[in-house]
Amino acid sequence: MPLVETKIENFVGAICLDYFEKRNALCGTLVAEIIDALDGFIGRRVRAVVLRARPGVKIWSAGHDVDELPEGRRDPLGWYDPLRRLVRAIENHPAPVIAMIEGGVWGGGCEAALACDIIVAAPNATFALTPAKLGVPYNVSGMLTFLNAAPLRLIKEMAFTAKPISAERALSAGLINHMIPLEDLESFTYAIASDIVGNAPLSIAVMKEELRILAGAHPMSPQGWERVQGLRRVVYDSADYVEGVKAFKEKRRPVYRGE
Ligand code: LCV
Repeated sequence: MPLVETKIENFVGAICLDYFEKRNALCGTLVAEIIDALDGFIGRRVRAVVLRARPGVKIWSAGHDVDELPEGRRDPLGWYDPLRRLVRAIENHPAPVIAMIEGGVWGGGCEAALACDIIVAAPNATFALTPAKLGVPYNVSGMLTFLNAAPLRLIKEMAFTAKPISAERALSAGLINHMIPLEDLESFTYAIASDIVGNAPLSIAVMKEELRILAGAHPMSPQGWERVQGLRRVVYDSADYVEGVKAFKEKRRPVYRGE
Protein backbone atom coordinates (compact mmCIF):
# COMPACT_ATOMS: atom_id res chain seq x y z
CA MET A 1 0.00 0.00 0.00
CA PRO A 2 1.77 3.22 -1.11
CA LEU A 3 2.22 5.87 1.58
CA VAL A 4 2.08 8.76 -0.88
CA GLU A 5 -0.10 9.58 -3.86
CA THR A 6 1.44 11.51 -6.72
CA LYS A 7 0.14 13.19 -9.86
CA ILE A 8 1.39 15.56 -12.53
CA GLU A 9 -0.81 18.18 -14.20
CA ASN A 10 0.31 21.15 -16.29
CA PHE A 11 3.96 20.78 -15.20
CA VAL A 12 2.94 20.76 -11.51
CA GLY A 13 3.85 17.63 -9.58
CA ALA A 14 1.82 16.86 -6.45
CA ILE A 15 2.93 14.54 -3.62
CA CYS A 16 0.18 13.77 -1.13
CA LEU A 17 1.23 12.17 2.17
CA ASP A 18 -1.14 9.28 2.82
CA TYR A 19 0.04 7.44 5.95
CA PHE A 20 -2.92 8.16 8.20
CA GLU A 21 -2.39 5.40 10.74
CA LYS A 22 0.89 7.01 11.82
CA ARG A 23 -0.22 10.57 11.08
CA ASN A 24 2.23 10.86 8.15
CA ALA A 25 5.21 10.08 10.40
CA LEU A 26 8.30 10.28 8.20
CA CYS A 27 9.30 6.61 8.28
CA GLY A 28 11.95 5.28 5.91
CA THR A 29 9.35 3.91 3.50
CA LEU A 30 7.36 7.15 3.29
CA VAL A 31 10.53 9.19 2.79
CA ALA A 32 11.76 6.82 0.08
CA GLU A 33 8.46 7.23 -1.76
CA ILE A 34 8.66 11.03 -1.56
CA ILE A 35 12.24 11.01 -2.85
CA ASP A 36 11.29 8.60 -5.66
CA ALA A 37 8.46 10.95 -6.62
CA LEU A 38 10.75 13.98 -6.66
CA ASP A 39 13.30 12.09 -8.76
CA GLY A 40 10.55 11.02 -11.17
CA PHE A 41 9.36 14.61 -11.52
CA ILE A 42 12.80 15.65 -12.84
CA GLY A 43 12.50 13.32 -15.81
CA ARG A 44 8.94 14.53 -16.41
CA ARG A 45 10.14 18.17 -16.52
CA VAL A 46 7.92 19.19 -13.63
CA ARG A 47 8.40 22.89 -12.91
CA ALA A 48 6.74 23.19 -9.48
CA VAL A 49 5.98 20.65 -6.75
CA VAL A 50 3.18 20.74 -4.17
CA LEU A 51 3.86 18.68 -1.03
CA ARG A 52 0.57 18.15 0.83
CA ALA A 53 -1.49 15.85 2.98
CA ARG A 54 -5.04 14.63 2.43
CA PRO A 55 -7.67 17.40 2.60
CA GLY A 56 -9.17 17.67 6.07
CA VAL A 57 -6.26 16.09 8.00
CA LYS A 58 -5.71 17.23 11.56
CA ILE A 59 -2.00 16.33 11.30
CA TRP A 60 0.08 17.22 8.26
CA SER A 61 3.03 15.22 9.62
CA ALA A 62 3.85 13.80 13.06
CA GLY A 63 7.54 14.14 12.26
CA HIS A 64 10.28 11.53 12.38
CA ASP A 65 8.96 8.01 12.98
CA VAL A 66 9.98 7.59 16.61
CA ASP A 67 9.80 3.80 16.23
CA GLU A 68 12.72 4.11 13.82
CA LEU A 69 14.90 6.15 16.19
CA PRO A 70 17.85 4.21 17.63
CA GLU A 71 17.39 3.24 21.29
CA GLY A 72 20.61 5.06 22.22
CA ARG A 73 24.36 5.06 21.62
CA ARG A 74 23.93 5.95 17.93
CA ASP A 75 23.38 9.32 16.30
CA PRO A 76 19.58 9.45 15.79
CA LEU A 77 19.87 11.99 12.97
CA GLY A 78 22.95 10.91 11.06
CA TRP A 79 23.64 11.72 7.41
CA TYR A 80 21.72 8.72 6.03
CA ASP A 81 18.72 9.06 8.36
CA PRO A 82 15.47 9.24 6.33
CA LEU A 83 14.66 12.72 7.62
CA ARG A 84 18.10 14.01 6.63
CA ARG A 85 17.75 12.46 3.19
CA LEU A 86 14.30 14.00 2.76
CA VAL A 87 15.43 17.51 3.68
CA ARG A 88 18.34 17.30 1.22
CA ALA A 89 16.07 15.91 -1.52
CA ILE A 90 13.70 18.87 -1.12
CA GLU A 91 16.54 21.40 -1.02
CA ASN A 92 18.29 19.86 -4.04
CA HIS A 93 15.20 19.42 -6.18
CA PRO A 94 15.57 21.77 -9.17
CA ALA A 95 11.94 22.93 -9.11
CA PRO A 96 10.45 24.94 -6.24
CA VAL A 97 8.68 22.77 -3.66
CA ILE A 98 5.59 24.37 -2.14
CA ALA A 99 4.39 22.95 1.18
CA MET A 100 0.58 23.17 1.36
CA ILE A 101 -0.23 22.69 5.02
CA GLU A 102 -3.33 22.08 7.09
CA GLY A 103 -3.20 20.63 10.61
CA GLY A 104 -0.30 20.03 12.95
CA VAL A 105 3.33 19.79 11.82
CA TRP A 106 5.64 18.17 14.37
CA GLY A 107 9.38 17.84 14.80
CA GLY A 108 11.14 16.55 11.72
CA GLY A 109 7.93 17.22 9.79
CA CYS A 110 8.42 20.86 10.66
CA GLU A 111 11.96 20.77 9.29
CA ALA A 112 10.76 19.06 6.10
CA ALA A 113 8.13 21.79 5.66
CA LEU A 114 10.64 24.55 6.37
CA ALA A 115 13.05 22.99 3.86
CA CYS A 116 10.39 23.65 1.22
CA ASP A 117 10.76 26.82 -0.79
CA ILE A 118 7.31 28.26 -0.14
CA ILE A 119 4.79 27.44 2.59
CA VAL A 120 1.05 28.07 2.24
CA ALA A 121 -0.85 27.13 5.39
CA ALA A 122 -4.43 27.08 6.58
CA PRO A 123 -5.32 28.87 9.82
CA ASN A 124 -5.54 25.49 11.61
CA ALA A 125 -1.88 24.72 10.89
CA THR A 126 0.52 24.60 13.82
CA PHE A 127 4.28 24.15 13.90
CA ALA A 128 6.24 22.47 16.70
CA LEU A 129 9.94 21.71 17.18
CA THR A 130 10.09 18.65 19.44
CA PRO A 131 13.69 17.47 20.08
CA ALA A 132 13.56 18.81 23.66
CA LYS A 133 10.32 16.90 24.29
CA LEU A 134 11.96 13.63 23.18
CA GLY A 135 15.47 14.24 24.47
CA VAL A 136 16.91 14.20 20.96
CA PRO A 137 20.14 16.06 20.09
CA TYR A 138 19.06 17.71 16.86
CA ASN A 139 21.77 17.92 14.20
CA VAL A 140 23.61 20.99 12.92
CA SER A 141 22.19 21.17 9.39
CA GLY A 142 18.72 20.73 10.87
CA MET A 143 19.25 23.66 13.20
CA LEU A 144 20.44 25.66 10.19
CA THR A 145 17.17 24.85 8.40
CA PHE A 146 15.35 26.41 11.35
CA LEU A 147 17.75 29.35 11.61
CA ASN A 148 17.20 30.13 7.92
CA ALA A 149 13.44 29.98 8.40
CA ALA A 150 12.73 32.34 11.27
CA PRO A 151 14.25 34.83 13.72
CA LEU A 152 16.69 33.22 16.18
CA ARG A 153 14.61 34.21 19.21
CA LEU A 154 11.51 32.46 17.83
CA ILE A 155 13.51 29.33 16.94
CA LYS A 156 14.91 29.27 20.49
CA GLU A 157 11.44 29.58 22.02
CA MET A 158 10.07 26.83 19.74
CA ALA A 159 13.06 24.54 20.35
CA PHE A 160 13.25 25.04 24.11
CA THR A 161 9.49 24.89 24.85
CA ALA A 162 8.64 22.24 22.18
CA LYS A 163 5.21 23.91 22.10
CA PRO A 164 3.36 24.38 18.79
CA ILE A 165 2.96 27.88 17.38
CA SER A 166 -0.10 28.94 15.41
CA ALA A 167 -0.18 29.63 11.68
CA GLU A 168 -0.95 33.24 12.52
CA ARG A 169 2.21 33.57 14.63
CA ALA A 170 4.19 31.68 11.97
CA LEU A 171 2.95 34.13 9.35
CA SER A 172 3.83 37.20 11.40
CA ALA A 173 7.32 35.78 11.99
CA GLY A 174 7.83 35.00 8.30
CA LEU A 175 8.04 31.25 8.96
CA ILE A 176 5.31 30.73 6.32
CA ASN A 177 4.56 32.72 3.16
CA HIS A 178 0.76 32.79 3.30
CA MET A 179 -2.07 31.86 5.68
CA ILE A 180 -5.13 31.13 3.52
CA PRO A 181 -8.65 30.04 4.53
CA LEU A 182 -8.95 26.26 4.24
CA GLU A 183 -11.54 26.49 1.46
CA ASP A 184 -9.12 28.52 -0.70
CA LEU A 185 -5.89 26.75 0.30
CA GLU A 186 -5.63 24.46 -2.72
CA SER A 187 -6.61 27.03 -5.38
CA PHE A 188 -4.26 29.62 -3.86
CA THR A 189 -1.37 27.14 -3.72
CA TYR A 190 -1.91 26.01 -7.30
CA ALA A 191 -2.10 29.64 -8.45
CA ILE A 192 1.40 30.16 -7.06
CA ALA A 193 2.54 26.94 -8.73
CA SER A 194 1.07 28.13 -12.01
CA ASP A 195 2.92 31.47 -11.75
CA ILE A 196 6.15 29.52 -11.27
CA VAL A 197 5.38 27.16 -14.17
CA GLY A 198 4.95 30.18 -16.47
CA ASN A 199 8.49 31.40 -15.75
CA ALA A 200 11.88 30.15 -16.97
CA PRO A 201 12.66 26.84 -15.23
CA LEU A 202 16.43 27.05 -15.76
CA SER A 203 16.58 30.52 -14.24
CA ILE A 204 14.49 29.38 -11.28
CA ALA A 205 16.57 26.23 -10.77
CA VAL A 206 19.83 28.16 -10.66
CA MET A 207 18.44 30.79 -8.28
CA LYS A 208 17.13 28.02 -5.99
CA GLU A 209 20.59 26.41 -5.98
CA GLU A 210 22.37 29.74 -5.43
CA LEU A 211 20.11 30.43 -2.43
CA ARG A 212 20.69 26.90 -1.09
CA ILE A 213 24.47 27.35 -1.27
CA LEU A 214 24.36 30.85 0.21
CA ALA A 215 21.94 29.86 3.00
CA GLY A 216 24.21 26.95 3.90
CA ALA A 217 27.42 28.99 3.78
CA HIS A 218 28.15 29.16 7.51
CA PRO A 219 31.79 28.63 8.45
CA MET A 220 32.33 26.13 11.26
CA SER A 221 35.86 25.35 12.42
CA PRO A 222 36.94 21.68 12.64
CA GLN A 223 37.21 22.17 16.40
CA GLY A 224 33.70 23.68 16.49
CA TRP A 225 32.36 20.75 14.50
CA GLU A 226 34.07 18.20 16.73
CA ARG A 227 32.85 19.99 19.85
CA VAL A 228 29.23 19.90 18.65
CA GLN A 229 29.48 16.25 17.66
CA GLY A 230 30.95 15.45 21.08
CA LEU A 231 28.17 17.31 22.85
CA ARG A 232 25.53 15.55 20.72
CA ARG A 233 27.06 12.19 21.57
CA VAL A 234 26.74 12.94 25.28
CA VAL A 235 23.01 13.51 24.64
CA TYR A 236 22.26 10.44 22.55
CA ASP A 237 24.34 8.33 24.99
CA SER A 238 22.36 9.75 27.92
CA ALA A 239 19.70 8.09 30.05
CA ASP A 240 17.43 11.03 29.16
CA TYR A 241 17.55 10.13 25.45
CA VAL A 242 16.58 6.52 26.25
CA GLU A 243 13.84 7.81 28.56
CA GLY A 244 12.45 10.18 25.92
CA VAL A 245 12.05 7.49 23.27
CA LYS A 246 10.79 4.92 25.82
CA ALA A 247 8.21 7.33 27.28
CA PHE A 248 6.92 8.10 23.78
CA LYS A 249 6.47 4.40 23.03
CA GLU A 250 4.85 3.83 26.44
CA LYS A 251 2.57 6.83 25.82
CA ARG A 252 3.54 8.55 29.06
CA ARG A 253 5.25 11.79 30.03
CA PRO A 254 9.03 11.43 30.19
CA VAL A 255 10.88 12.13 33.45
CA TYR A 256 14.19 13.81 32.61
CA ARG A 257 17.05 13.87 35.14
CA GLY A 258 19.62 15.73 33.07
CA GLU A 259 21.89 12.70 32.85
C1 LCV B 1 5.88 7.14 15.41
C2 LCV B 1 3.77 7.99 15.74
C3 LCV B 1 4.25 9.31 15.66
C4 LCV B 1 5.64 9.48 15.43
N1 LCV B 1 6.42 8.39 15.31
O1 LCV B 1 -3.06 10.34 16.96
O2 LCV B 1 12.31 16.70 15.98
S1 LCV B 1 12.68 15.57 16.80
O3 LCV B 1 14.09 15.57 17.17
O4 LCV B 1 11.82 15.40 17.90
C5 LCV B 1 12.43 14.16 15.77
C6 LCV B 1 13.12 12.97 16.30
C7 LCV B 1 10.96 13.96 15.57
O5 LCV B 1 10.41 14.42 14.61
O6 LCV B 1 10.34 13.20 16.52
C8 LCV B 1 8.87 13.05 16.39
C9 LCV B 1 8.23 14.31 16.96
N2 LCV B 1 6.75 14.15 16.85
C10 LCV B 1 5.95 14.37 17.87
O7 LCV B 1 6.36 14.67 19.01
C11 LCV B 1 4.45 14.14 17.62
C12 LCV B 1 4.09 12.82 18.28
N3 LCV B 1 2.69 12.49 17.96
C13 LCV B 1 1.68 13.11 18.62
O8 LCV B 1 1.86 14.02 19.44
C14 LCV B 1 0.30 12.68 18.22
O9 LCV B 1 0.40 11.41 17.60
C15 LCV B 1 -0.31 13.66 17.21
C16 LCV B 1 -0.65 14.99 17.92
C17 LCV B 1 0.68 13.88 16.05
C18 LCV B 1 -1.58 13.01 16.63
O10 LCV B 1 -2.43 12.67 17.70
P1 LCV B 1 -3.68 11.74 17.38
O11 LCV B 1 -4.41 11.61 18.66
O12 LCV B 1 -4.39 12.22 16.17
P2 LCV B 1 -2.28 9.31 17.89
O13 LCV B 1 -1.43 10.00 18.86
O14 LCV B 1 -3.26 8.28 18.39
O15 LCV B 1 -1.31 8.62 16.83
C19 LCV B 1 -1.81 7.62 15.94
C20 LCV B 1 -0.72 6.56 15.88
O16 LCV B 1 0.45 7.14 15.28
C21 LCV B 1 1.55 6.97 16.12
C22 LCV B 1 0.97 6.89 17.52
O17 LCV B 1 1.89 6.24 18.37
C23 LCV B 1 -0.28 6.08 17.27
O18 LCV B 1 0.10 4.73 17.13
P3 LCV B 1 -0.84 3.57 17.73
O19 LCV B 1 -2.13 3.66 16.93
O20 LCV B 1 -0.08 2.31 17.54
O21 LCV B 1 -1.08 3.93 19.20
N4 LCV B 1 2.45 8.09 15.98
C24 LCV B 1 2.11 9.39 16.03
N5 LCV B 1 3.20 10.16 15.85
N6 LCV B 1 6.20 10.70 15.31
N7 LCV B 1 4.56 6.90 15.62
